[in-house]
Order: sequence, then structure tokens, then C-alpha cells
Amino acid sequence: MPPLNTRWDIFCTVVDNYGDIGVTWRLARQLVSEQAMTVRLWVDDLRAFERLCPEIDISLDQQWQQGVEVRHWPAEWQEVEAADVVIAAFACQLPSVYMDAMAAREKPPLWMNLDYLSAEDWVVGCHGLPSVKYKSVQKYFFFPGFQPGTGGLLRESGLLERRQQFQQDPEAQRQFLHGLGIDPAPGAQLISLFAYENAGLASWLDVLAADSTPTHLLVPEGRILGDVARWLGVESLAIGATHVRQALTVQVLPFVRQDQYDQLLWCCDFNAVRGEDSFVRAQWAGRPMLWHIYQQDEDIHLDKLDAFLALYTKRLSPAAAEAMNGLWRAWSAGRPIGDHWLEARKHWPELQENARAWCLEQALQADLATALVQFYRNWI
Ligand code: TRH
Repeated sequence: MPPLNTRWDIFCTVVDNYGDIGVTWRLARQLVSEQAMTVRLWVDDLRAFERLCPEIDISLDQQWQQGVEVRHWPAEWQEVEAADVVIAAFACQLPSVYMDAMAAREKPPLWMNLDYLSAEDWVVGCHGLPSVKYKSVQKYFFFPGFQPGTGGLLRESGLLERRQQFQQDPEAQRQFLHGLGIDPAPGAQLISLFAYENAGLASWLDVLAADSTPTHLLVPEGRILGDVARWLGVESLAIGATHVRQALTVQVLPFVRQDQYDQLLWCCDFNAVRGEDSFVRAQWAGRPMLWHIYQQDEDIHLDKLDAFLALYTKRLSPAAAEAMNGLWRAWSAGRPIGDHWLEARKHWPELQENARAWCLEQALQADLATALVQFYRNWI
């Protein structure tokens, strides 16, 4: 074991949305609560952080939350001592004064870039390789991933057990949903919808409305709301707004705490998610899902999407795999998905079983926090 009280500094710049802070906050908490590390989390945008963790006081430069020292990353960096392990999340650039502080240490720190999540094969070959050097300090690539030989996925200890228990307890689910003002009609399928703007949404809502099965669609406040409002023919959608169109009830939810969002995913029969962190959380929910991948220049996100689909659908029959591929690719391209949805519904039990099996398979890997600590242990 690395010595207790090993000090870690995690650096997070909020580029856009909530994934950067979502991932680093989750990791920081886990290093403290499960690995007994001392963690400072440097964040340049506390407002984004406050959405996931309402206890954050955005006026403070330094505060403790759940055992993590949260520091506002100031525009004018003051000198601080560098930690034993330094993580630059998503290739963020460390302050030059801090880089000098790393180099000034008697024993240089372990410096890692925690990279973006990808299922592409090359990740296995690059995970753990040395990257650039600053003076005496060597930086390493640390890649999360789905395959053995990568850094794995963030997964808190006991998460799947807690999830299973909750999913087997209809009363706990009813109470949780009721607490958010959600009271679905008996027999309605629950779907959560967290996505970027998407022109393909209307075709999906059309088929859900025309379906014989009632659907209760839960839409957390966010970028897709404009498309939902357009389809409903309303000017705007406030939190709590509920609209019914034939078999479809649409309800707008507030942005909830990260742990409540997990529970929401666990309650739903189907989860539409986006980015990086909600994508992983939906996999731990063990239910069929749909990913709106974060768009990147020159469409490189499409390679990432296909790489994940190849792994995720490997157990499915050719027809079910084709349905999933069609649905996911159309959604991430903003094309209509109504027909793809109907096709996927034909394979529902198989898709449910696949979601469960995929979740269990992924849980066989060491979680990302454990893998980071192991990497440090090997390095010292
Ligand atoms: O918000 P995202 O789109 O985030 C990111 C960023 O765009 C980032 O720059 C990009 O690199 C990355 O995606 C791939 O999606 P993500 O990653 O799912 O982050 C959302 C976070 O918000 C996640 O931690 C879950 C959390 N969340 C809540 O805590 N409560 C909520 O109600 C909802 C809807 C989400």
C-alpha cells in the first residue's frame, strides 16, 4: 500500500458542461473515502460544481466537502507545495508556478494526465506510457477504458450492490421519485433524457406518443429542453412542467445531486445519456441505454462511438445488434430515430439482458481510483 496520507492534487478546468467536474469530483471523493488519500481538487469554475454538489460555496477559495479540500483555481496562481501525485484531468494545462513547485520537490511527484474515455483499441497500447517531461518530472498517460489493460471506469465500492437493492425495492423507488415530484401512472415505462440539442428527438417523441404503452419521460433541465418544447408546441419549459400528449407524459426535472441522478437512472427502464460521466453511470444502472456522444472536430467522435458499439453489442444477436447500432448512430448524428426505436423495442428482453451482462463484465475490472493507486504503488 502507498503510505497513508499520500497527497494528491487533481486539476480540473471546466471546459463546458458538467463532465469535467463530474468525473474529477467523483474521483476525488473516492480517493479520500476508499483509498485514504489526502486530496485537493483545484477547480476553475465553482458554479458548474455547485450544480452537482449544492453545498459548494462559490465565494470560497478553500473549503472541505466530503473530506476533499476544494480549492478555487485562481487566475493569479499563488505558490503552493506540490503534492505526491498530480493529476491533470482531460489534458488541462497546469499553472507554470505549480510545475516549478513539482520540479523543486526532492522526490518528483507522479504526474499523470487523466485522459478522455474511449473504447478504441489504441487506448490499451497507450495507457500508462510516459508522455512529456518538465525538468525532472515525467508525465504519464492514464486512460480510462472498457478493456483489460486500461485504467478502467470510475465505480464506487458497493455501487452495484446498492443499485441492485434499490432496483429490487419498488417502495424505495416510489418514494425517491415522489420526492422529486414524479408520480408515474401504473404500467408506464420510465425514460430519462439527458442529451445535447438533437434534431432527431421529434421522431422519437412521435412514436412514444402514438405507442400503446404509456411512457413517462423525465427530462433534467438542460440543452435538449428547447427541442422538447418545440415538439410540445410550447414556448418554454420550466422545472416541474408536465405535459401529456397521447400516451406520452413529459416532465421537466431540476438538475439533481450526482447521487440522486444515479438513483434516477436506476429507476428508469431506459436512459438516454451524454458526454462521459452520465454515460458510465447509465452502464452501472444495468438498463438499456442510448448515448449522445460529445461531438468532436472532424467527426472523430464517430470512431469512438463505433468502437464502443462493437464491444457493447458483441453478445447480441445480429438483428438486435443492428437495431442498437442503428439507433445509437442515428441519435448521435441528429437523424430521426422513431423507426430505430421501434426496431429496438422488438429485441427488448435481449437488450435488457445485454445491459445487465455488460455491467457485470465491466465490474470485473479494477475501478479507476483503485487502478490509479495501483499505478502509483508500482511507480514508487
Ligand atoms: O455535461 P456533459 O456533456 O459533460 C462533458 C463535457 O461536455 C466535457 O467537456 C466533455 O469532455 C465530456 O462531457 C465528454 O456530460 P457528462 O459527462 O455526462 O456530465 C454530466 C454530469 O452531471 C455527470 O457527472 C452527471 C451529472 N448530473 C447530475 O449530477 N445531476 C443531474 O440532474 C444530471 C442530469 C447530471
